[in-house]
Amino acid sequence: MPAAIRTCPLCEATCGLEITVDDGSVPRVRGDRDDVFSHGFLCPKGVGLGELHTDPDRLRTPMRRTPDGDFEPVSWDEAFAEIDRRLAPILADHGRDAVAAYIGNPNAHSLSALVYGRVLLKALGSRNIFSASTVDQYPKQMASALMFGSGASVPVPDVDRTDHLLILGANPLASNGSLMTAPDIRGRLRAIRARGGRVVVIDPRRTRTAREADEHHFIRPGTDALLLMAMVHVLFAEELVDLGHLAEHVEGVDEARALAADFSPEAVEGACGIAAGDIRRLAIELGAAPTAAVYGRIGTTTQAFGTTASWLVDVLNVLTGNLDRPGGAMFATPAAGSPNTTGQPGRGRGARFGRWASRVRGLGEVFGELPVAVLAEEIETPGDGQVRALITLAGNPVVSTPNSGRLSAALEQLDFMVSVDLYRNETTRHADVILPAPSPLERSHYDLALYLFAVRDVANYSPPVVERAPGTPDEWEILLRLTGVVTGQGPDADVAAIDAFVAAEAVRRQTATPGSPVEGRDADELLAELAPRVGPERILDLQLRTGPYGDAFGARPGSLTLAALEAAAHGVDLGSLKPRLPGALRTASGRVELAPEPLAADVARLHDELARERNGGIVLVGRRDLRSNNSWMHNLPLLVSGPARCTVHVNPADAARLGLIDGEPARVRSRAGEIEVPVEVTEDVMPGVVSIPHGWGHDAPGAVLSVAREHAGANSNILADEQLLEPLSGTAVLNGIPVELAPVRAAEPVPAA
Ligand SMILES: Nc1nc2c(c(=O)[nH]1)N[C@H]1C(S)=C(S)[C@@H](COP(=O)(O)OP(=O)(O)OC[C@H]3O[C@@H](n4cnc5c(=O)[nH]c(N)nc54)[C@H](O)[C@@H]3O)O[C@H]1N2
Ligand SMILES: Nc1nc2c(c(=O)[nH]1)N[C@H]1C(S)=C(S)[C@@H](COP(=O)(O)OP(=O)(O)OC[C@H]3O[C@@H](n4cnc5c(=O)[nH]c(N)nc54)[C@H](O)[C@@H]3O)O[C@H]1N2
Ligand code: SF4
Ligand SMILES: [Mo]
Repeated sequence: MPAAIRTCPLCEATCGLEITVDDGSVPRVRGDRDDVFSHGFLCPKGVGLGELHTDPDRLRTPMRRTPDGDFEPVSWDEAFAEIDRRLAPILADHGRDAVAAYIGNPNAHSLSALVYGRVLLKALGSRNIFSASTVDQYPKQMASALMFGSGASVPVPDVDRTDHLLILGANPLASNGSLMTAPDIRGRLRAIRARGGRVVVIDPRRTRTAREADEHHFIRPGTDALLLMAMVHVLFAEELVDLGHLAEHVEGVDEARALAADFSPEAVEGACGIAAGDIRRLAIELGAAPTAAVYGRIGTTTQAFGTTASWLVDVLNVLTGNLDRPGGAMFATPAAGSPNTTGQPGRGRGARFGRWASRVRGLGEVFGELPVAVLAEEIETPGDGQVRALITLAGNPVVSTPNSGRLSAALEQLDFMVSVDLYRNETTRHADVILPAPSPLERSHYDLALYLFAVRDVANYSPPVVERAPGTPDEWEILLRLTGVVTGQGPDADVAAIDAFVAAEAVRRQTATPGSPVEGRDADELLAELAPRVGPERILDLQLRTGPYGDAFGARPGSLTLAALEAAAHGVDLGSLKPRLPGALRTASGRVELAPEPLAADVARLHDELARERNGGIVLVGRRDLRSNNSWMHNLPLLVSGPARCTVHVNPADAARLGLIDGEPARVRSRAGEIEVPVEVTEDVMPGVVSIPHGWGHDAPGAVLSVAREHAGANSNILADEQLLEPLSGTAVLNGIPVELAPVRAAEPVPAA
């Protein structure tokens, strides 16, 4: 049986897979040993692509909700006719903002969605755009935009060359890395230690990653910014600040020193739960290492000081001279689609936030979106601009976003909802029409987003592994047909014509961009050279050819094109990360902003945090498991076999205090809601902290998830509080939620009257 070579689209590690397909079934998925980046590594989810492809619950036909709340299969034409009949009047009568959109995580792994999702959203023209980013990485991207001028400029740890890696709030051995595309991270961490380097982990849980490290410290959730501020304080106090090659590119060093003045290790140790001596040593070791990188992820972003902590991670990288040098924290040079490789290098317009605000709570826009924590209230609250319709694209906000109970109820109040998804699940069961996306194996793949954050520059394109059923559109065609509806072209818009228009615009923009390798060239000529490609491949070819390694349409012969990638099934290696300053900067000053005003201002809140009384209450954090992928892969038997994973981890001291027993259910309550989960008593979580994984709770009526239903678990986001947000980016606090726990006792016998 011939095997196809294909990049895995499921997480950020971008592993190369070798997939054997036999008459519709997928008997084998293995790691591609010849992949230029992953060298044969894969995880169980990659193997699960086979079960995903053949899953009988996966939707293959559009579904329409019937008046009795059930669903019936309909043709694609009927589905779009229904969407047009219902959506067009809402847009006409109530305006663009009446239709909201929610963009889920798998969009970041889909070439189709990255290119054409943007087209649909622009055409929709609504201010009510939401995504998984405000329950995820926006704090990091906001800090990056303020410091470096673009949210795409997130420094990634140069793990393959560093001597010292400090990891906060990330568990890449379970997550396989995030904002750090690095297949086989365990191998890469082991290599650091094998060459005499050091790995330090800061996490309220003793994770698999912590076990791989030289040193691990528990930290009180939400206090990373205090720890990092104290480390900044120590670097200045011990005269370890050495910007080295960065000196001429950095603004605000004195401000940073002043901001850290009050945050000595002794001042923060009580709040963080890390001894002052350890904090001082961690800072000195970081400053003294020949090369070092500080890296923070979900535990440092989806928390009360997400943007400030994310900023301080890179303040440490700058003050130790490690930003933008081999072995430090560096910017990738992706082959396609990065804002920091287009336009004039070294300077830009900088970042602007809060260009509009949410209607009900007045929360500011970030990167063109509103915080997803306001979605429910925007649907519930009557008045001008009320959200009456919702489009979800590859998202499951009912499980993934705070106060799931409230959001789930709110979705039932919508006049109309349409979802593009693989399943009828907790979210899409509320839709009036569900449009099935093709299976991942039925579409092509290129990691337009993730190579922005890769620890090595690579480029890998995969064609579809199997053909779609006749008459079934690709996801980009679905998105463009929706674009037709929202632009008033009706249900049967000419998708090819919209696509041609999109491509022509993209080419014209390139030829008009100062500094582009095709600046001033004839747009029609370039378009002709892209023929006969259409769809995402046409746009990708354009981006590759005008990118940093591109052939510039003949001006740099022999350089990168999509054709070159098609000829290289295992990918093209573009080398180690390269120093990019000042060229990568897009700040107005043309310098790295070490103390941008909004972040400097938030330090006042850190002062308050130091002064805050701690009441000894319990806080909830999350956790990830290797065999989960957020909320949506629990319908695959391979990934849910074995003991139940949706449990609450409780430290033995807390278990004893609260009367919780290992294996018995506990009731966990927050301001937002209440769930029951089995207790797992473990030393691996620090006292005062409990942990429940997100992405469970698959017992919703009307969802078609026959396997997941048998392993339902409980939805931890019933507990997450939609009122508890990080103020700068509006990102939800998913780590550090105050909760109360009690044992669930068997009902007391009722005495006879
Ligand atoms: N408490 C807590 N909550 C969290 C987190 C946490 O750590 N703790 N993490 C947050 C993070 S980081 C994220 S990214 C979000 C994720 O939030 P979401 O993106 O809303 O949720 P997912 O579970 O990723 O759901 C993805 C949806 O896309 C569908 N899908 C999968 N592949 C495709 C495809 O190719 N095309 C289409 N059209 N649909 C597809 C799936 O069926 C599923 O419905 O969750 C967040 N929620
Ligand atoms: N197997 C698997 N892989 C995934 C996913 C998945 O659901 N399952 N989801 C994917 C997605 S969308 C993302 S965004 C990435 C996320 O990638 P990671 O950020 O690596 O995700 P987690 O494994 O949740 O690690 C977060 C860690 O932060 C810790 N933590 C919680 N609160 C705090 C705090 O206040 N301070 C500190 N220092 N630590 C804290 C938690 O205990 C946890 O160990 O993973 C991706 N990969
Ligand atoms: S680590 Fe990520 S990219 Fe690699 S096989 Fe697993 S899910 Fe796929
Ligand atoms: Mo995420």
